[in-house]
Amino acid sequence: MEGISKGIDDRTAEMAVVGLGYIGLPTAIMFANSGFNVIGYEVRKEVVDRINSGRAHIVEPEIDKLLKKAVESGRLKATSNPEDIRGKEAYIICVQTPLNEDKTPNLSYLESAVKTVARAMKKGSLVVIESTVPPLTTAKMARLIEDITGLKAGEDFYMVHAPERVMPGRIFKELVYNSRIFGGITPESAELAEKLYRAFVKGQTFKTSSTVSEVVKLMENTFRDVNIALANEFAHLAHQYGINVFEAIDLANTHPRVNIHTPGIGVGGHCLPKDPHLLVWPAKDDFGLIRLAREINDGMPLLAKDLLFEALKTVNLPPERAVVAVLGLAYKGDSDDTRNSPAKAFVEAIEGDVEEVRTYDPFVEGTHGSVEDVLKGADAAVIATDHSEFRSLNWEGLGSRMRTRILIDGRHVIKEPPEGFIFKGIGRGDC
Ligand code: SAJ
Repeated sequence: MEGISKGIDDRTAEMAVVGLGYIGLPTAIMFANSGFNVIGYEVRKEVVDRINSGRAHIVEPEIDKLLKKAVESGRLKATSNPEDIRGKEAYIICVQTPLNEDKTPNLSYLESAVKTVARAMKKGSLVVIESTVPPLTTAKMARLIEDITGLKAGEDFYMVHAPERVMPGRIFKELVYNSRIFGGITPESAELAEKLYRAFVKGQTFKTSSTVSEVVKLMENTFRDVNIALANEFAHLAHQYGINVFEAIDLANTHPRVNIHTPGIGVGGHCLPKDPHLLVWPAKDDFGLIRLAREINDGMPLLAKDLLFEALKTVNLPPERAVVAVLGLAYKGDSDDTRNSPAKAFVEAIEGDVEEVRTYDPFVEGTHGSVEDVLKGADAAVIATDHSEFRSLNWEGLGSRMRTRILIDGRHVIKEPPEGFIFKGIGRGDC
């Protein structure tokens, strides 16, 4: 432990970050800009070339500036050649852990990353898994490394689960100021990882076992998913009582012990739609609340569809003759990330029932060029993502470009329904 510990103090410890996505690339940048030599390992060759030319392949505030600094300093290099990550003191694994069709975990990306690391690592290396994983996975991966290397986990190498907790859109701030949990397969492993991340983490740090940190991460996202599901149920109720759920939520949240989340067209991204399934997957019993919350949130695009069809009915326009413009494809505002996006689920839900579906997203390639362009001759506009651009649109002006003035708000972007429009919104039972 002394060797790597000293290498952390004097920044001579060599590191490799495996997986240069939304978490891996910012993490590699932080370690490089904290003085470590970092090799970023990524199977996507085009991503490697882009990063080595100092340009990021993801949208995130500050990333271009900080990446350029890391690459120009010579401390961050990206590669697809596993030979380039041989013999490092520390390996940080940040690969995706998606679900299979049947909602069971797909750990194939993680296993292949762990095998790549096992073939490259040396005695005394520290291996950190940042990916969100089902409970007991880190211990399983430690045994996989033992089988491949013949080294003993906790004695010949260190292993930790250090879940990332950052919110896209605020990643670089949260990497520094969020508290951080280090779940070690041994206490020494957790200590070593804490020491390493202290290179840039200013938030509080906690040490525990790898299984506890795995469960903590999944509990955090499941907590949020269940609370959003409750808010979405309140939105359904608001339609029955003819009230504006957002007015009610604002008032309820004035209570000292109430913090109701925001209803909307659904829950997307790489985390919340998946992590509750990872949490309950190894468990024996059926955890109804967690499962039901997933069903409620996955059902929200259909409420938006109902509202759209209700509006079309009020103007006697059969859906099969309607041209619908969907504003936003990303899973949340000011992001380019469309993974598990409820906006895409909404498009899929109406696609076969209307004449034409058009999409516009300022952050997503392959959509229409502008709001004006996508609304030309359209019968309905549906706001499916809360991009900042959509918060200040001049709907009176835009209405003149549309064939029928129907506006459906799936993300509570519109506070006051615009004049001359048939307006409906998720949770707007008052409209
Ligand atoms: N959403 C709502 N209502 C809300 C909050 C969010 O409908 O009140 C929707 C969003 O529109 C989006 C989805 O939920 O579609 C998820 O968005 P998010 O902003 O809640 O979270 P993510 O997925 O961007 O990031 C979450 C964060 N987890 C928590 O806040 C507990 C982040 O801290 C995690 O690091 C991240 O998951 C992750 O990678 O696990």
